[in-house]
Amino acid sequence: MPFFSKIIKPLLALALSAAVLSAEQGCTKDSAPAAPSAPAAPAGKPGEPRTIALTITEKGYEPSPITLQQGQPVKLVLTRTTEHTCATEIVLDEYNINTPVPLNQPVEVAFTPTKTGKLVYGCAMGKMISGVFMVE
Ligand SMILES: [Cu+2]
Repeated sequence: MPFFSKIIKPLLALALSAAVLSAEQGCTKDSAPAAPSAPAAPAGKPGEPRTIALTITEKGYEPSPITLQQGQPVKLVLTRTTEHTCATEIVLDEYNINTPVPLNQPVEVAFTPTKTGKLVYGCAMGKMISGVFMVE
């Protein structure tokens, strides 16, 4: 029955895609709204050290940007999870930081931002791969 299948097949496809669509909408409704600018950890009081985990992946330093508080000490814990990057260290000139980050070995880097504004860190090759701290 060629005519019958010509009608039924598009109808089936339509019904299927409608079911998929409504399932997706249900998912979106249930999931909590994302807050991209909110820090992963509470900022805490000024002067109280804050630990921030950074991962170096094929996409670069993640997450970025991160908002820091002026005068609040920061302890970065960097983990590089890929060989496919030239970001094998973290360079932050303003705070005399140039620390190698070996593969799959967490490295701690501590500093205290003393100036507000944008702080760019990155790899040793002129920060070709980079990340950003916004100091408030
Ligand atoms: Cu580089």
